[in-house]
Amino acid sequence: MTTEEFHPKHALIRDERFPNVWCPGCGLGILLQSYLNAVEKSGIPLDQQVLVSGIGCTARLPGYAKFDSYHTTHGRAIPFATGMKIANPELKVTVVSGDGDLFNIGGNHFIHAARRNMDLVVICSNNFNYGMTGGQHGSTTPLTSRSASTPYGNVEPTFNLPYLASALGASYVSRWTVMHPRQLAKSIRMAMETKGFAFIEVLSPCPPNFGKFNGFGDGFEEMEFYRSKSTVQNDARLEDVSIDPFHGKPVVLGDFVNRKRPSYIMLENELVRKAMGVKK
Ligand SMILES: Cc1ncc(C[n+]2csc(CCOP(=O)(O)OP(=O)(O)O)c2C)c(N)n1
Ligand SMILES: [Mg+2]
Repeated sequence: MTTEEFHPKHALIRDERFPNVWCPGCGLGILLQSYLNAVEKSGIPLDQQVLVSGIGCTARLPGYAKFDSYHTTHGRAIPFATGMKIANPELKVTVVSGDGDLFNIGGNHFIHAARRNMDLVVICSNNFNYGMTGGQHGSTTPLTSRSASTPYGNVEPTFNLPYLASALGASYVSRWTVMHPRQLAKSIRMAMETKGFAFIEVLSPCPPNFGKFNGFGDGFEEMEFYRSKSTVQNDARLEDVSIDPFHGKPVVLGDFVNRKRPSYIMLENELVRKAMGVKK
């Protein structure tokens, strides 16, 4: 099969991996295309681009990118990516993984990479559940929403991911939905230009699990629900942007944080230069 006939980004796609594994109405195809748009526009040579994931439906995304990509173990994409970046700082290392992978099993790694301001782009596709394993709830599942493991509704408070990333000192933080593909591609490009830790949360539907459990007929209806609730507010107070769409709260999107803070690689380079007596 060749993707040339139907995929605008076919030059950056591994034909032999198509058709993809995602369900009809899943948002991950849109995320893949937005990411590839950003790769193309970034001007960064393809042999410097690296894409890393953990495990899950989202984590299958690097398998479609026609450059160096790594499907690692559950929750461990960030430490794997950190090692690559330290070993070869010339690389533009991007992590793309699910909310469960990055914030449940892998939450500890996220915290420390953001604290260190490690030079990585981290994209989280948040479908509010463990999609691949049948729709169990996790730390991103909205209050009162239903899942395979919360049939009467979720009672746990929900992680506010942009607030968390910002509080830890990330250089760049944004949130978009897959119904905002242009803003998303631009945001990924900005993240690629960032020195330090760049985090993007992408809201995405999961039709056979989160969607089905919460009364959405199909993926499009779920996407439309997030879009209809969304408001763009770049200067939002991040403590107020938790996701609670089932109680009338708007879904706040935007490029929230873009700050200059010394990154891990910058500080490490400086120290090594000093220690070796190399003048700038
Ligand atoms: C160590 C380990 N524990 C559990 C699993 C089972 N498992 C596979 S994917 C997954 C959850 C993925 O959820 P998320 O990261 O949100 O990705 P999605 O499928 O929703 O995109 C789990 C628990 C595993 N593969 N390895
Ligand atoms: Mg998920």
